[in-house]
Amino acid sequence: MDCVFCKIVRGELPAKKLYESERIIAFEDINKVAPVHALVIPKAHYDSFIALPDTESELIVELHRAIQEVARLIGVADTGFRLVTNNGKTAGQSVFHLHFHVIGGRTLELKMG
Ligand code: DGP
Repeated sequence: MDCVFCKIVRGELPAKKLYESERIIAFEDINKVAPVHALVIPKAHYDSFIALPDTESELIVELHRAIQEVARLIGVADTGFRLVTNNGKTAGQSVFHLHFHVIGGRTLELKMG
């Protein structure tokens, strides 16, 4: 599939990997907006948050755990971080492979839109 994150999963594109399990990887965002900015993604391709059905409950729980683990690994679990997923064009989604931004390492402005 011609998807930039699928290429990272397959090792066809380089990325600074921060975490990996059987079904999930996390890597540094190429356009960091804060000192710490990780992307947590399922290896399987889902276009967006809305495309991941709740029948995939195991994967959803694994994603939850992976996000917590990544937050600990990159040192923001206790200090604070923002968890963001942009769903669809009007939300600014630019890569159509489900991903969660974990952003921190500085005081973040409160911006909800
Ligand atoms: P979004 O706008 O929510 O779809 O976020 C997509 C993010 O993906 C954006 O912050 C930049 C990042 N990104 C795009 N292409 C690459 C890439 O090839 N490598 C890495 N590490 N990040 C990428």
